Amino acid sequence: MTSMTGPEFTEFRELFAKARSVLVLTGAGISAESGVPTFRGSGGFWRTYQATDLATPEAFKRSPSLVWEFYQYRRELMRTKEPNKGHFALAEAEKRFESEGKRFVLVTQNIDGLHRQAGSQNLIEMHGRLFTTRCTSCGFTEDNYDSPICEALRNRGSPDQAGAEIPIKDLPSCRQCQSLVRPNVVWFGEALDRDIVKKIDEEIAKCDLFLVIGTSAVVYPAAAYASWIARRGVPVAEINIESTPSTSVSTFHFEGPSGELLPILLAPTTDDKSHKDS
Ligand code: BJW
Ligand code: ZN
Repeated sequence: MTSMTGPEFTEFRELFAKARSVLVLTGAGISAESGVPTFRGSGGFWRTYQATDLATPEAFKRSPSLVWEFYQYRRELMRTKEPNKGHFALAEAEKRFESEGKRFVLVTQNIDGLHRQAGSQNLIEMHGRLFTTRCTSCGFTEDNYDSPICEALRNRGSPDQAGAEIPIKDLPSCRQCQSLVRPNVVWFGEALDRDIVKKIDEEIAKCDLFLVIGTSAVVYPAAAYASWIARRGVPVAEINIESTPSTSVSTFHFEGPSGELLPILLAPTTDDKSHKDS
């Protein structure tokens, strides 16, 4: 783990204290210490499938039943998980920046909702939300926290036990038009919401410090943000347990679990504290 007393740490802390507009990008790694599996690596399997092979429109077309079981499993799993110290450190930093009239924007690739649960408000969930559905026919979108989401998915989605294919008519359906609904998330090959892309691009152009946390930085467009921002001469700090394609463009690379590093990296400075105490 990177030392939290060395010159890299001190230099980062100085930049963080001076920053007026911080942009943060998180990936699955920030939720790993909450017990949420990441996408790639050994944790990224469900049954015999790689998670990334199920997060596609092709997989849903081939077997909506299988893909719904995968999401049913993840919905139930999330009911047992809580935000960790990394999520809370980001939410607290946002509050502090806000109270000082500065910008702090968090873009997450995660659909798990843990940043919101931790209290982050200036939040962009670029790949959608696990607990929102969208109709495949009329596009009607709504939050849905039902457990199970439909009777046919009750006790289904076990990672080690495959069941019979569920007919489409028994899968979650739209209450406006009764067609099949899907999780309102962005799968491979699908376009991101245009307004969200626009908002993120504006933040990328505005920020004076970028933090990239717990992402393998292989999925676009998020994978490109560090290099776009570094090209503007803006410092980039990466927090990850390993190196990624973003490491080469990063000014700082803090190696270690984000739940341990973020509370130290983003802690209030002595000035902040004395300001608050007075
Ligand atoms: C820790 C830790 C701890 C562990 N502390 N760290 C340009 C070039 C080539 C291809 C493309 C391109 N532009 C677009 C594409 C196609 C495609 C793409 O990127 N393909 C690449 C794989 C090559 N992109 C798309 O299709 C996107 N759409 C798009 O761009 O539309 C326009 C377009 C389409 C086609 C062609 C060209 C343009 C959409 C991408 C949607 C991604 N969707 C998913 C599923 C979301 C729903 C769901 O969750 O079910 O999003 S896939 C999956 O990957 C999920 C994640 O958000 C995303 C990123 O994964 P992430 O978060 O980085 O997780 P991991 O597991 O990969 O990494 C975890 C990291 O944490 C690791 O680094 C660990 O070390 C670290 N870690 N524990 C700190 N404790
Ligand atoms: Zn509908």
